[in-house]
Amino acid sequence: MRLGRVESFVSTNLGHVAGVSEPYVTLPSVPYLAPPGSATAGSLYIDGRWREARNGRVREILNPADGSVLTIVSEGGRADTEDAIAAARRAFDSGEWRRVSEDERGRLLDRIADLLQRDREEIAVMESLDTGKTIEEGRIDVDDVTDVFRYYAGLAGKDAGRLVSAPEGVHSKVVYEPVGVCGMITPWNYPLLQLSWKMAPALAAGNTMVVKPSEITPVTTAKLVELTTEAGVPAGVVNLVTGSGPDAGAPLSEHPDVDLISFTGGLATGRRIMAAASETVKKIALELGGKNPNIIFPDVDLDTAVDYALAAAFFHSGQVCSAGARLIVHNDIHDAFTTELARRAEAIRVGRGQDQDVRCGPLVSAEHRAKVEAAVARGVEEGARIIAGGRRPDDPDLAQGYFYRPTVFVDCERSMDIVQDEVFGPVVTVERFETERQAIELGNDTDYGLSGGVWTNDTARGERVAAALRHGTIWINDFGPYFPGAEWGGYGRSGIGRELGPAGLDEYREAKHVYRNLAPEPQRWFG
Ligand code: TXE
Repeated sequence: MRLGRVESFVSTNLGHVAGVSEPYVTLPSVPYLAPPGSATAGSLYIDGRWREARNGRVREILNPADGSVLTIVSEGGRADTEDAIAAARRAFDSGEWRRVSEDERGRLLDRIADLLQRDREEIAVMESLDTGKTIEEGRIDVDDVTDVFRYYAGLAGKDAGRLVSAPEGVHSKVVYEPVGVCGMITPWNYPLLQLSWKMAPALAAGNTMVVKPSEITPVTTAKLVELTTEAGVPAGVVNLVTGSGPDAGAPLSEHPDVDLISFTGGLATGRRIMAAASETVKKIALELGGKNPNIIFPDVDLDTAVDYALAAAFFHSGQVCSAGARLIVHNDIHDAFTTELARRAEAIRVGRGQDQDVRCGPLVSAEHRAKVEAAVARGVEEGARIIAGGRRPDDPDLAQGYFYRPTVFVDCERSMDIVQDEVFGPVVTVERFETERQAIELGNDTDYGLSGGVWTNDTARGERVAAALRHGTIWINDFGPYFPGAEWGGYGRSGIGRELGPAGLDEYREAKHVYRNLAPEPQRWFG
């Protein structure tokens, strides 16, 4: 996700970050992140204790900017996840955490928000080194995550249930209870942010949880787990297993003691998780990405629309589920728009996320860049034409990293894979339209339905198109911002359920109807 709020990149001097000896080159020294070369690591957090994986295995976490080893973490497996589930189950079933008042849980969330801000710079650097994003984007993430914790701190205890209209002699109320043990499986593009959307409402509602971050970007997840402990969340409530999807993640969707799975990631994995979770009929929330249309009518200011289109497509190198990856541009402005788009795309500075003025960092892994390159090759094969990018950067300093230049495709047709499939990289396609109806048809011609944008100075048209688009979030004359108080989620194959907003809390609550007969008398039901 991204927020439109962008602070200026003030300084590259991070000498004050605790534990960072050289600006940007190493992670802070913390017990759960072992230095490169270590044979052991203790990044599992189970029942209030950091520990190694049972089988002692470890994994190297790479810096995507140069392929060097950033840190070593534990490679948890099925047995570790089962330990974590057992700890979360005990913490839930003991009832202690549930008995903590909602107001107190709200105060804990506020404390976590304070700690996030205390360590803001350190966390921003960690996220930048681990995912490749710029440090400025890392700061934005920490601020957004802080806002999410504060938002759910504010909701905790504000809705104790409701009285229901009932006949005389009957008292009827609906109360909310936590769902139980929640499995949270998160992706690599926004490790901290995606977790906060799950963890904050889950804690507010009184659940316990097992967190399984992406195996390639676990760093800030471990940090956040540490902060929950420092804030006073009791042992067993938050548990962490680092490790691969099939080994450490899959047991969460299969295990009978897990009541709910919340997953953000790709469509294929989402399907597998949904199928596995159906065996034990778990509650399930899925956010599976999107292929998001950005529709440009000819009455807009071209300079502004091109500017936003670039950010929508290339922020975090396009590794954003709500990226504006599918431009739909009116015939009258198509040529002027795409010429300017290509010119500016070629001018984007690609480099290490820790360097000043860089806009696009590396892609998250060599494997992911290979997928993006294959998608681009397929686009060319299908007949789409590249007018910017379509290659790795020439800079020899970047040769060891997983960089790819912002890429613009024109001559695109709705039937092409490059238009329909989520590329999840710095690649934008441009289609043309003539009428409002065509624009809407194209905008809805996707199996996904996460977000979309419409640019026009005609207010009525903006509202009409927004109403007609079948996506979970629509921006009119903007692209990207969201608020903790506004629900986020997808139509169609973009997923199931909503995060953020009041509905994001409801995902983690059971509604229970309590009916009390005030004066029971024999009914002589049996005659
Ligand atoms: O994600 P996966 P991948 C999209 C994007 C990308 C594609 C694949 O298009 O190219 O997904 O990315 C865990 N049981 N998005 O393969 O596999 C895994 O360990 C349980 C969109 O990297 O979906 C990680 O923690 N868990 C997206 C998490 O699932 C399993 C963000 C996500 O990984 C598992 C990222 C299993 N069987 C990619 N297999 C978005 N919606 O924002 C894997 N995992």
